[in-house]
Amino acid sequence: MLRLIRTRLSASWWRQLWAQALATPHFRLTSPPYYITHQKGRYSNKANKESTSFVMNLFNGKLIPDNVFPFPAVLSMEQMQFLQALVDPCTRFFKEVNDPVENEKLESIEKTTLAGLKEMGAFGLQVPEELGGVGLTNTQYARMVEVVGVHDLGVGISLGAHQSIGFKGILLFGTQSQKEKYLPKLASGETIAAFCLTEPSSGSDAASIKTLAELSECGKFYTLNGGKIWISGPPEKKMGIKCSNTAEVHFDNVKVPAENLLGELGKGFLVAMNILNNGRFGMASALAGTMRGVIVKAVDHAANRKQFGDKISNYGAIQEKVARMAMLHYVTESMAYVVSANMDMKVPDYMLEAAISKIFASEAAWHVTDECIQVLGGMGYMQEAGVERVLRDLRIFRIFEGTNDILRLFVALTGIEYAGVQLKNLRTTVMNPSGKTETILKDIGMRAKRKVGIPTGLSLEGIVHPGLDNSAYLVTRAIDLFGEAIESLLLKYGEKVIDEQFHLKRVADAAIDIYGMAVVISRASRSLSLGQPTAEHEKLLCQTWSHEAFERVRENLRAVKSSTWNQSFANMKLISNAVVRNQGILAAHPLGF
Ligand code: MYA
Repeated sequence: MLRLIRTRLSASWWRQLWAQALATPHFRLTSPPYYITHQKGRYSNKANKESTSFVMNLFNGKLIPDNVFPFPAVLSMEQMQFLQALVDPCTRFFKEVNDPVENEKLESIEKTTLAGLKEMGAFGLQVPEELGGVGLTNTQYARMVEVVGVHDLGVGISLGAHQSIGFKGILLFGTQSQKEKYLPKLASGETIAAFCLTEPSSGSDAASIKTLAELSECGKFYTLNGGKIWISGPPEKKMGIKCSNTAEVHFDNVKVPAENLLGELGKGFLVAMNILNNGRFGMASALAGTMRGVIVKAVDHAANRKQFGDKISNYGAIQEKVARMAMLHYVTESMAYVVSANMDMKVPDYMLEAAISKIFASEAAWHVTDECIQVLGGMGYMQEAGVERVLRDLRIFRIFEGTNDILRLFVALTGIEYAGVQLKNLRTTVMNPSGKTETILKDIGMRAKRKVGIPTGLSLEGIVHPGLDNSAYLVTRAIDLFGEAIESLLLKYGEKVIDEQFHLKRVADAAIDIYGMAVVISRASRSLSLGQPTAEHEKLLCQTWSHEAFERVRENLRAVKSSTWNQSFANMKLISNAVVRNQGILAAHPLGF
C-alpha cells in the first residue's frame, strides 16, 4: 500500500516538477531587489559543470563528503614544524610587546609593535619567499592569524586588510612582472595595500560601483575617476578596531599604467569577488583565536568567583554558557581549517563554505564575547577586564567583507540556482537517457523518497567513527530534509524564490547548521580514530552540537513550509512598512502621550 501511495505521489510530483522546470528555463534568479542588473546566472552558463562543493550539493539533497571527510590534513611534517617555529615567537610577541589598549588609545599601531611586526614578516605572510615574504600556505596563514585574533583584532584588521584582501588581487591574478614589482615592498610593510570596493552608493550591491577606468587613446594608461569609502588613510572615528585606519579615497583623473590591469579587461567584478572569497577564511581563524582568548577570561572568573556558597562554575546557568561557548568555538575552528585546507587542496569551488565560515565565525564570536561579559557580571562591563573592547572590535565583523545578511542571500540563492540547473540537467538526461538509466532511476527514487519523508539511504557509515553514529545519522537526515525543502521551494516559487527573503534566510541558516555539523563530526571522528587525549571531550562537543543544530535545521525548514510562519512573515512585512512609513514606532504609548 505504502509503495502504491509513494508511486502515485512521486509520479504526480514528478510531472509537476517537470512542468515547473520547463516554465523556468534556467531557474535564473533575476528580479529586484537583490539581483537587479545582471543578465546571466552563476550556473546557467556553466550548466553542465558539477560542483564538488559540500554545501552546493546539499541543495540537491546530495552528500558529497570528499572535501570534509576525513578531516583534511594538508601540511607536511616540515610545514608543520616551520609553522610551529613561527607560532611560538609570534605568541610571545603579542603577549610581551603588543599593547592593544595603547593601540586603541593612539588609534594606530604603536611604533615598536609596528616595527616588530614588519621584522617578523607579518605583512607578507603569504607572499612567496623569493619575493620577500614568508610563503605560508592558507592553512599556515590561518594558524598565524589565529594568534593575532587572540590578542588584538585591531592589529588583525590592519594586517588582514593589507594581505587578506589588499594585495590578494596581485597574488591571485597578477602577472609575474606585477608580482615582482609590487610584492617585495608590500611584504616588508614598506608599502601598504588597500582593497577599494565600497562606494557611497554601492555597498552590498558591489556590481553597481561607478568608479571608472578609461583607457587612453595611446593605450598606455587608464584614467581613474570615482570615490571609495572605508579605506586606509586619515582615520574615521569608529566604534572598534580603532588602530586600523579607515577613510575615503577619491580618484580624480588618476593615471594608472595599462600594464597594471589585474586579470582580464572587463572582468574586474569577478576578480573582486574572488579576492573576497579567498580572504574570508582568515576571519574564521582569527575569530576562533578571539573566542579562545575570551573563553579563558570567562572560565577563570567562573572557577574563582563564589556566590551563594559555591563557585559559579558549578551552577547550571553558567555551565550552559560555558558549554555553548566551547561548542561555538569548536565549530568555528573546524570550519576555518576545513576551508583553508580545501583552498590548499585547490578545491575549485569553496565560495559558499568561505561565506558560511565568515557568517558563522562573526556571530559565534559575538555571542561568546557577549556571554563572557555576562559571566563576569559588572566586572565584564568595565574597561579593565579588556572584554568590552573585544566586543566593540567584533561588531564590524558581521558587517564588512559582505554583510551577513547579504552573504546569507548569496549562499541560499547560489545554492538554489545550482539545484535548479542540476534539476534541469536531470530532465535533459531523462529525455535523452543514452545509457544512464540506472543513474536516472536512482536520482528519481531518492527524490521520491524525500518527498514522502523517508530516509533516502544517505550514509556516512565507514567514513565516520562508530562512536558518532547518531550524529552522522542526524546530518544525513538533515540533508534529506534540506534537499526536499529546496525542491518544494523551487516548485512553489520558481524563479520568484528570489523575492522570498524570509525563506531564503532560513534556508541559509539550515545550510550553515548542516555544514557546521559535518565539519565537527569529521573532526571529532578523526580524534576518536586517532585516540587523541581530547577525543571523548570532542565527542561530547560534537554530539551536543549536532543534536541542537539538527533541531534548528528542522525548525527552519518547517518554517519555510508552515502556513503559520508564512502568516508571521506577511505580518512582519506589514509591521515594518508601517513603522518605516511612520518614521518610527507607530503603536500608541501606554500612557497616551
Ligand atoms: S570589502 C567590501 C565587501 N563588500 C562585499 O563583500 C560586497 C558584497 N556583495 C557581493 O558579494 C555581491 O554584490 C553579491 C551580488 C554576491 C551580493 N564568487 O549576478 P551576480 C559571479 C565568485 O550574482 P550580483 C570590506 O568590507 C557570478 O557567478 N563569483 O552579481 C573590507 C556571476 O558570474 P557569471 C561570484 O547580484 C573589510 C557574476 O559574478 C561571486 O551583483 C576589511 C555576477 O553575479 C562570488 N562570491 O552579486 C576586512 N559572486 O556572470 C579585513 C558573484 O559568470 C579582513 N559571482 O555567471 C580581515 C581578515 C581577517 C583577519 C586577519 C588577521 C591577520
